[in-house]
Amino acid sequence: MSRIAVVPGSFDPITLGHLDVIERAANLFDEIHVLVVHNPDKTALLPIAQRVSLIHEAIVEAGLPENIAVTSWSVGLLVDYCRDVGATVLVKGIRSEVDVAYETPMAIVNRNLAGVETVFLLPNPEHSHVSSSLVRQVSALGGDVSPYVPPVVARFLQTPGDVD
Ligand code: COD
Repeated sequence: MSRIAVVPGSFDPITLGHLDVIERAANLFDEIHVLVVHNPDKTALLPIAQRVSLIHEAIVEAGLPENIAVTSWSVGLLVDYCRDVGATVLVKGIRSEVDVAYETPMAIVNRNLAGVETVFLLPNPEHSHVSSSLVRQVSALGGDVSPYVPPVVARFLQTPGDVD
Protein backbone atom coordinates (compact mmCIF):
# COMPACT_ATOMS: atom_id res chain seq x y z
CA MET A 1 0.00 0.00 0.00
CA SER A 2 1.43 3.38 -0.92
CA ARG A 3 1.90 5.94 1.85
CA ILE A 4 0.31 9.28 0.95
CA ALA A 5 1.04 12.45 2.96
CA VAL A 6 -0.39 15.95 2.74
CA VAL A 7 1.80 19.03 3.30
CA PRO A 8 -0.70 21.82 4.00
CA GLY A 9 -0.06 25.53 4.35
CA SER A 10 -0.93 29.04 3.30
CA PHE A 11 2.22 29.25 1.15
CA ASP A 12 1.62 32.97 0.65
CA PRO A 13 4.15 32.82 -0.96
CA ILE A 14 6.16 29.58 -0.84
CA THR A 15 9.57 30.09 0.84
CA LEU A 16 12.83 28.13 0.88
CA GLY A 17 11.73 26.83 4.32
CA HIS A 18 8.56 25.37 2.81
CA LEU A 19 10.50 23.90 -0.11
CA ASP A 20 12.90 22.19 2.28
CA VAL A 21 9.99 20.56 4.17
CA ILE A 22 8.33 19.50 0.88
CA GLU A 23 11.54 17.89 -0.39
CA ARG A 24 12.11 15.96 2.83
CA ALA A 25 8.50 14.80 2.91
CA ALA A 26 8.77 13.63 -0.71
CA ASN A 27 11.77 11.51 0.29
CA LEU A 28 9.87 9.96 3.22
CA PHE A 29 6.53 9.10 1.54
CA ASP A 30 5.43 7.48 -1.71
CA GLU A 31 3.21 10.38 -2.69
CA ILE A 32 2.96 13.98 -1.44
CA HIS A 33 0.10 16.43 -1.89
CA VAL A 34 1.14 20.03 -1.28
CA LEU A 35 -2.17 21.61 -0.32
CA VAL A 36 -2.78 25.35 -0.37
CA VAL A 37 -5.36 26.24 2.26
CA HIS A 38 -6.76 29.68 3.10
CA ASN A 39 -5.85 30.60 6.67
CA PRO A 40 -8.61 32.93 7.97
CA ASP A 41 -6.21 34.28 10.63
CA LYS A 42 -3.92 35.80 7.97
CA THR A 43 -4.35 38.66 5.48
CA ALA A 44 -3.66 37.17 2.07
CA LEU A 45 -1.19 38.63 -0.44
CA LEU A 46 -1.67 36.27 -3.41
CA PRO A 47 -4.78 34.54 -4.77
CA ILE A 48 -4.84 30.79 -4.06
CA ALA A 49 -4.42 29.86 -7.76
CA GLN A 50 -1.29 32.05 -7.97
CA ARG A 51 0.20 30.33 -4.93
CA VAL A 52 -0.45 26.90 -6.48
CA SER A 53 1.19 28.01 -9.71
CA LEU A 54 4.29 29.38 -7.94
CA ILE A 55 4.68 26.20 -5.84
CA HIS A 56 4.45 24.07 -8.97
CA GLU A 57 7.08 26.16 -10.75
CA ALA A 58 9.37 26.22 -7.70
CA ILE A 59 9.24 22.41 -7.48
CA VAL A 60 10.11 22.01 -11.16
CA GLU A 61 12.85 24.66 -10.92
CA ALA A 62 14.42 22.91 -7.89
CA GLY A 63 14.27 19.49 -9.61
CA LEU A 64 12.34 17.90 -6.74
CA PRO A 65 11.08 14.30 -7.06
CA GLU A 66 8.06 13.65 -9.30
CA ASN A 67 5.87 12.16 -6.54
CA ILE A 68 4.60 15.65 -5.58
CA ALA A 69 1.16 16.99 -6.55
CA VAL A 70 0.12 20.59 -5.86
CA THR A 71 -3.48 21.60 -5.32
CA SER A 72 -5.78 23.70 -3.12
CA TRP A 73 -8.65 23.01 -0.72
CA SER A 74 -11.39 25.35 0.41
CA VAL A 75 -14.32 23.19 1.49
CA GLY A 76 -14.41 21.58 4.91
CA LEU A 77 -11.76 20.11 7.14
CA LEU A 78 -8.21 19.29 6.18
CA VAL A 79 -8.89 15.69 7.17
CA ASP A 80 -11.77 15.55 4.65
CA TYR A 81 -9.21 16.17 1.90
CA CYS A 82 -6.95 13.50 3.42
CA ARG A 83 -9.82 11.00 3.39
CA ASP A 84 -10.72 11.88 -0.23
CA VAL A 85 -7.19 11.15 -1.50
CA GLY A 86 -6.36 8.29 0.90
CA ALA A 87 -3.72 10.23 2.85
CA THR A 88 -2.98 9.06 6.41
CA VAL A 89 -0.37 11.63 7.39
CA LEU A 90 -0.06 15.42 7.57
CA VAL A 91 3.46 16.87 7.43
CA LYS A 92 4.20 20.19 9.14
CA GLY A 93 7.40 22.13 9.74
CA ILE A 94 8.33 23.19 13.27
CA ARG A 95 10.56 26.25 13.66
CA SER A 96 10.02 27.23 17.30
CA GLU A 97 7.94 26.80 20.47
CA VAL A 98 5.37 29.08 18.82
CA ASP A 99 4.88 26.55 16.00
CA VAL A 100 4.65 23.71 18.57
CA ALA A 101 1.95 25.58 20.51
CA TYR A 102 0.01 26.36 17.30
CA GLU A 103 0.31 22.90 15.74
CA THR A 104 -0.12 20.58 18.76
CA PRO A 105 -3.88 21.05 19.30
CA MET A 106 -4.54 20.75 15.55
CA ALA A 107 -2.54 17.51 15.41
CA ILE A 108 -4.54 16.04 18.29
CA VAL A 109 -7.89 17.11 16.81
CA ASN A 110 -6.98 15.75 13.36
CA ARG A 111 -6.05 12.40 14.89
CA ASN A 112 -9.28 12.32 16.90
CA LEU A 113 -11.42 13.34 13.91
CA ALA A 114 -10.08 10.92 11.36
CA GLY A 115 -7.07 8.99 12.63
CA VAL A 116 -4.76 11.20 10.56
CA GLU A 117 -1.31 11.44 12.17
CA THR A 118 0.86 14.57 12.00
CA VAL A 119 4.59 14.23 11.38
CA PHE A 120 6.69 17.24 12.39
CA LEU A 121 9.92 17.96 10.55
CA LEU A 122 12.61 20.24 11.98
CA PRO A 123 13.77 22.81 9.46
CA ASN A 124 17.16 23.26 7.99
CA PRO A 125 18.71 25.86 10.41
CA GLU A 126 19.56 27.93 7.34
CA HIS A 127 15.83 28.53 6.78
CA SER A 128 14.46 28.37 10.33
CA HIS A 129 13.94 32.15 10.57
CA VAL A 130 12.10 32.36 7.24
CA SER A 131 8.35 32.89 7.02
CA SER A 132 5.93 34.02 4.32
CA SER A 133 4.96 37.01 6.46
CA LEU A 134 8.61 38.12 6.61
CA VAL A 135 8.81 37.79 2.83
CA ARG A 136 5.59 39.78 2.35
CA GLN A 137 6.92 42.54 4.60
CA VAL A 138 10.36 42.77 2.96
CA SER A 139 8.76 42.71 -0.50
CA ALA A 140 6.20 45.41 0.36
CA LEU A 141 9.00 47.70 1.53
CA GLY A 142 11.02 47.14 -1.65
CA GLY A 143 13.71 44.84 -0.17
CA ASP A 144 15.47 41.86 -1.77
CA VAL A 145 13.62 38.62 -0.95
CA SER A 146 15.87 36.33 -3.01
CA PRO A 147 17.68 34.84 0.04
CA TYR A 148 14.33 33.57 1.38
CA VAL A 149 12.31 32.33 -1.59
CA PRO A 150 12.75 30.12 -4.67
CA PRO A 151 14.06 32.11 -7.68
CA VAL A 152 10.67 31.93 -9.45
CA VAL A 153 9.01 33.63 -6.48
CA ALA A 154 11.70 36.33 -6.27
CA ARG A 155 11.16 37.07 -9.97
CA PHE A 156 7.39 37.09 -9.53
CA LEU A 157 7.49 39.50 -6.59
CA GLN A 158 9.73 41.85 -8.57
CA THR A 159 7.62 41.71 -11.75
CA PRO A 160 4.29 39.94 -11.06
CA GLY A 161 3.17 40.07 -14.70
CA ASP A 162 6.06 37.89 -15.94
CA VAL A 163 5.08 34.60 -14.25
CA ASP A 164 1.73 32.80 -14.65
N1 COD B 1 10.92 26.06 7.88
C1 COD B 1 10.19 24.95 8.14
N2 COD B 1 8.84 24.89 8.14
C2 COD B 1 8.21 26.03 7.86
C3 COD B 1 8.88 27.23 7.57
C4 COD B 1 10.32 27.22 7.61
N3 COD B 1 11.03 28.32 7.39
N4 COD B 1 7.95 28.20 7.33
C5 COD B 1 6.75 27.61 7.48
N5 COD B 1 6.89 26.32 7.81
C6 COD B 1 5.86 25.34 8.05
C7 COD B 1 4.82 25.82 9.07
O1 COD B 1 5.21 25.52 10.38
C8 COD B 1 3.63 25.00 8.64
O2 COD B 1 3.70 23.67 9.11
C9 COD B 1 3.77 24.93 7.11
O3 COD B 1 5.14 25.17 6.84
C10 COD B 1 2.91 25.96 6.40
O4 COD B 1 3.20 27.26 6.88
P1 COD B 1 2.29 28.49 6.38
O5 COD B 1 2.66 29.66 7.23
O6 COD B 1 2.37 28.61 4.92
O7 COD B 1 0.81 27.99 6.68
P2 COD B 1 -0.12 28.19 7.98
O8 COD B 1 0.70 28.08 9.24
O9 COD B 1 -0.88 29.45 7.77
O10 COD B 1 -1.09 26.91 7.95
C11 COD B 1 -2.35 26.97 7.36
C12 COD B 1 -3.20 25.70 7.61
C13 COD B 1 -4.52 25.95 6.97
C14 COD B 1 -2.51 24.49 6.97
C15 COD B 1 -3.36 25.42 9.13
O11 COD B 1 -3.94 26.53 9.74
C16 COD B 1 -4.21 24.16 9.39
O12 COD B 1 -3.68 23.07 9.43
N6 COD B 1 -5.52 24.34 9.55
C17 COD B 1 -6.43 23.24 9.86
C18 COD B 1 -7.76 23.46 9.24
C19 COD B 1 -8.70 22.46 9.84
O13 COD B 1 -9.02 21.44 9.24
N7 COD B 1 -9.11 22.71 11.11
C20 COD B 1 -9.93 21.82 11.90
C21 COD B 1 -9.17 20.79 12.67
S1 COD B 1 -7.69 21.32 13.46
